Amino acid sequence: MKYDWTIDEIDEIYQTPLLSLLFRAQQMAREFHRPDQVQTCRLVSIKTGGCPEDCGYCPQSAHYDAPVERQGLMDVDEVVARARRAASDGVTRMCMGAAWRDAPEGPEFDTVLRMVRGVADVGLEVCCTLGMLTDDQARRLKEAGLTAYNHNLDTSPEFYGTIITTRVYDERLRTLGALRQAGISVCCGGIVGLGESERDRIRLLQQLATQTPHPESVPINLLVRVAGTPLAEMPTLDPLVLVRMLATARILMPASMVRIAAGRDQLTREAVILCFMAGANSIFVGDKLLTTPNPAPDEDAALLAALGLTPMAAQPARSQV
Ligand code: SAM
Ligand code: DTB
Ligand code: SF4
Repeated sequence: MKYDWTIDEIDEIYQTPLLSLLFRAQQMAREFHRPDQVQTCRLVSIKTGGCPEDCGYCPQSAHYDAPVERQGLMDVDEVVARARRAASDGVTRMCMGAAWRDAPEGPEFDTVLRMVRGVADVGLEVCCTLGMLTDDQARRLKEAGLTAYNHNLDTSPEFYGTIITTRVYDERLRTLGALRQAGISVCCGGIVGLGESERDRIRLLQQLATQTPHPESVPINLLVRVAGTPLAEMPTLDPLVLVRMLATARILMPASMVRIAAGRDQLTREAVILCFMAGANSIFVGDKLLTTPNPAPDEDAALLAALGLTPMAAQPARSQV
């Protein structure tokens, strides 16, 4: 596995004529993954809105006036009921998201640990995204049965400060270090459509692909423009940017799961098919992401059937060496 990717190497891949890029990404996808299977994940927002961070894309930030109803931490029973529903829908991973700057200490964290145990007992892979973590919190989550933790770098280090001012890139990297130290599988990706340049996209990919080991899971989000957020009026992004990001991620990090994350709802069926051609092998299924819409489950079922894709079983993390 290669971990020393340079900007020039990544740029060359990213700029490859599209059909050749897709071909190369398909070769990697077929060498490392089954071409007839897709990972299906379910998001559950366990604590919604009122976040002290000012991420310019996010409807859950308390700094903006987006149409999101704030909700305190969900009951453990409700979370477990949702996990059972997800399992009966054929989903294999549940990701619990909380609108926190950092995971709290005390009773709320104990509740999250009970949620993790409860979801793991249902037989699902368990992922959380709770903001920044201490080493000790990472260790306790691991002990409770956490499979993976999502913590995105979102964009390049250079563009980051244009989108978020309440934290710095290095803080994100520190939490990623805490996850690795605790032996938790890392889910780390970014967003396109924020107004970033091509160089920013390539720098983000470099930040991801030079981590050793690579993040086991790489979500690429297409900005969901929500009224009231500073990025509500961003122009529509050419879907081929997302396709190129996914294909380049597949080539740089061949063993990782590459996920078409937020924004799938804005894509045509054909654009989603190009994303799969680019080597994406994971999606979120269910009516909702955290606060914004996702394609209807029956449409997704029809799409997967039309492509001959079946949901993959829960899997342990792959070794990259
Ligand atoms: N608060 C935690 C954090 O930021 O790490 C976890 C939840 S946060 C909602 C998880 C990720 O969702 C963000 O890192 C960002 O990549 C993505 N996201 C949030 N709002 C989005 C939007 N409007 N469009 C696309 N992706 C979005
Ligand atoms: C990720 O990269 N995308 C997901 C998940 N990880 C936590 C979240 C997308 C959120 C989209 C906006 C919303 O629904 O609030
Ligand atoms: Fe808060 Fe996460 Fe949204 Fe940023 S992305 S405002 S940290 S919930």
